Amino acid sequence: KIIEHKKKEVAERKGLFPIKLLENSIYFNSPTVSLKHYLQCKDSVGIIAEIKRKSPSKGNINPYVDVERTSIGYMQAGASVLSILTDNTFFGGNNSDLTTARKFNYCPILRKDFIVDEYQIIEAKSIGADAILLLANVLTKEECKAFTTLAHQLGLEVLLETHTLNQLEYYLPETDVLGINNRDLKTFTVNIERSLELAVHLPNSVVKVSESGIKTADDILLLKENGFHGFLMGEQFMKHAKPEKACYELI
Ligand code: IGP
Repeated sequence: KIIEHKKKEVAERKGLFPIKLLENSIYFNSPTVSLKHYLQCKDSVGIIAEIKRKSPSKGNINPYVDVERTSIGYMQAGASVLSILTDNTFFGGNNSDLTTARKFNYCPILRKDFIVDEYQIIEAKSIGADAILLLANVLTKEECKAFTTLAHQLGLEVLLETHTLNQLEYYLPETDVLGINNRDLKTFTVNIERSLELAVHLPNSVVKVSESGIKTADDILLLKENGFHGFLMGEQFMKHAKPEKACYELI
């Protein structure tokens, strides 16, 4: 359902904002910051702090969050990367949330959306993102490969999200970072064991991110011991009036 909606939305946006227009953005030719390198950095905490106003599984989480204050606060707290949801219909985000975060932070920013079309990758670059999310769940392997190539041509990195053993096959030598989502997007059940189970099937050299349902410092330590570099956290921070304060207290 989300994907069908997204395809319509992208078709409309293509009409309103042609690629020529996106290419005029000041961000289009700006250098990007490497998410992969920030996550592998020796002293990196590895937290990828997310701005998520609402979600299909939880409803409203923090609909009126101040993106400027929270993104700056996340970075000051010591987060390694920002993840900004830009889907509006299901997650309440928008492209200007990402651009706001970009204006105030020099750190890798992941554009979190449902990418179904190359247009969205060009758009990601034009709004100031450093990396995009690709979902093995909704793409074919061929699409994934083509989208990765385009992202790299634009200087963007790719976080490939998986959830099952079969989906690990989407991983390519050129994939920058592999994500394992602990949330089953069909049933919404969340269990960080999922990350641990799948990680044993991957070589040490793969940069790994565990996504969803991460709550405590112990969760992070456990994942770290099992080879994870990144920890994508949304709700645990966003459920507080000041998400950045929750992030600071955790770190
Ligand atoms: C964050 P949580 O449980 O900390 O709020 O999860 C993040 O992993 C989640 O928002 C997410 C997501 C996605 C959202 C993971 N993959 C794909 C939208 C689309």
